[in-house]
Amino acid sequence: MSALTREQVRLSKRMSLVLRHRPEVAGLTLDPGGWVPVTDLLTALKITRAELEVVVAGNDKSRFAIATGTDGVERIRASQGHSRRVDVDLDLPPADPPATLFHGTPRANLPSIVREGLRPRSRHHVHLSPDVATALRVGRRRAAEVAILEVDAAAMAEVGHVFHLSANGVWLTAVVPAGHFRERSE
Ligand code: HQG
Repeated sequence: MSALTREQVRLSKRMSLVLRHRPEVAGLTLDPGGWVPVTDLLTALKITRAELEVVVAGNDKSRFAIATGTDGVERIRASQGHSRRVDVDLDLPPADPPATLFHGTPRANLPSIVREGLRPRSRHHVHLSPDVATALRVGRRRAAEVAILEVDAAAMAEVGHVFHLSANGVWLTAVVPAGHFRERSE
C-alpha cells in the first residue's frame, strides 16, 4: 500500500504522465535512455526537491529512479511503463526469467488474448509480474473480474524470447504468443 497522501499520489501520476507518456505537456524532452535532469523536472512541475523526494521514496512501486551521470548531472526516469509513442530505450540487459511469470488482466480481455497472445498495446513491452498478488493488483486497476495468466517464461526463453527486469521488479518482454500461457485456476 502506498503511504502517500492524495496530493502526493496526484504528483506521482503527473510524474508518470511526463516521464512515460507525454513529456511535452511539461515542456520536457527525455534523453534516449528516458532520463531528464532533476532540476528541469522540478522547474517544469513547479515542485520542490523535498516534494519530489517524498514521492520517489514513498512510491509503492518504486516507479522512478534517480541517478547521477558521468557529467555530474542528477537525472530521473521512470523505471518501466513507457508509451510506445515515446522513443525511449531503457537499455536493460537481457535477464533469465523465473520459470513462471504472471499477468493479471480484466477477464473480458481473455478471448482476444487467447486468440492473439499478450501484446504490449500502447506500451513498449508486455509487463509480467513475479507473483500472483502483484498480477492481481495490476488487473484490478482496470476491472473487478480479473483473470490471472501463468506465463511459461522458461519455455519462452528457451525458444529465444528476450526478457528484461526493470529496476523495480517488473518483467518485460516484447510479446507472449498464444500457447505460452494458461489461465490460472484458483
Ligand atoms: C491487455 C502498471 C486484449 C493487457 C502495472 C492489459 C504494470 C490485451 C492491457 C504496468 C491483449 C494493457 C502495465 C490482447 C494485452 N487482447 N487485451 N491481445 N494483450 N492485453 O496498462 O500490464 O502502476 O498497458 O492484459 O503495474 O495492465 O502504471 O498493461 O490489461 O506494471 O506503474 O491490455 O502498468 O504500472 O494495459 O500494466 P497496460 P498492464 P504502474
